[in-house]
Amino acid sequence: MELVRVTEAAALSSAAWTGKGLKNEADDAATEAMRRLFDTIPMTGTVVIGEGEIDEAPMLYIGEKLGMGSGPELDIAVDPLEGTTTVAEGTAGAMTVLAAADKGNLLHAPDMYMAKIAAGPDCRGVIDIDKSVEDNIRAVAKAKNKNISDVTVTIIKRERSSEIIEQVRALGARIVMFENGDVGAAINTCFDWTGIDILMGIGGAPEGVIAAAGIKALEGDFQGRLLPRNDKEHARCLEMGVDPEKKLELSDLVSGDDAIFAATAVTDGELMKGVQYKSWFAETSSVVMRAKSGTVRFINSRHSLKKKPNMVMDK
Ligand code: VTB
Ligand code: MG
Ligand code: MG
Repeated sequence: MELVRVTEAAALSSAAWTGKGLKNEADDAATEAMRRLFDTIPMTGTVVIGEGEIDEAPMLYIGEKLGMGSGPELDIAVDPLEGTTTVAEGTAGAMTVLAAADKGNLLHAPDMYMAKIAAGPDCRGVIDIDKSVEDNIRAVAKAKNKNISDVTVTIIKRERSSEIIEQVRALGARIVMFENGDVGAAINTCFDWTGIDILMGIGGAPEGVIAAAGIKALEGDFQGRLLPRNDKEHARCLEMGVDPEKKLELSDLVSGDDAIFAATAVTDGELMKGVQYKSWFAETSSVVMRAKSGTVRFINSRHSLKKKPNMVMDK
């Protein structure tokens, strides 16, 4: 529950940059707020997925210690602002997001591409990243007892997605493309009312691990495979102790039976309303979920800007 205060603060700060065309500023605002709030939590956290290495990121770098230094030892994965361009443009789907798990339970994914497939609880054990697009869609249709023409696949709108798009179209299934934000897109597969059945495509590996933590709590399924593009990225995988060829099952991405996922919408999304500023307060909507208990909480909060003027640091 404490962790949602972290994503809320980050969302409040970064939302102040909505539509201003300044993606780095929006990202910095989220990162700074997250950093600040983490240190109010009684935990001994270590960033395992963050903003970069110590020499390239001033805050939330890999290896950085977070928290008050007492309490549980946790590994933390953050994407302070998932959708920096989204906030800069003021389009839909940006969120601040983090995942936490007991020390050693989050895959130390290097910052590179990952092929991903995700689906909701009905499709657990049914999807397989090694199988064809067609096989996966057929399996999901069967598991959900619907026609193939009614299966909706969400795919990131990139040139690299063209093969998947062709195959989905050839099969007659539906497609919902998105510009950015495959953490949210993956999570959407676990909520029936989004209308999304499967996520397929290539996005960031850090986002893959974070999404997997959420999907674990939601009892859906997620698989990934790292896609190193050159020798340097290949070496980076080995350095971080990750096999670049391995099919990464949900339990490889997030091991153990517990993980926490927290996210707050910055701009409007499928699951949550973006930050709203009123005269003296601001409202946020968040989701926080825990794999161990399976509890999923949607939290709408009102933040008094009179009592906590610093909540929006950069406004
Ligand atoms: C995706 C998307 C993210 O980065 O992971 C993407 O979900 C990586 O692909 O929201 P590109 O290099 O093609 O952008 C984001 O867009 C931003 O982190
Ligand atoms: Mg980011
Ligand atoms: Mg991101």
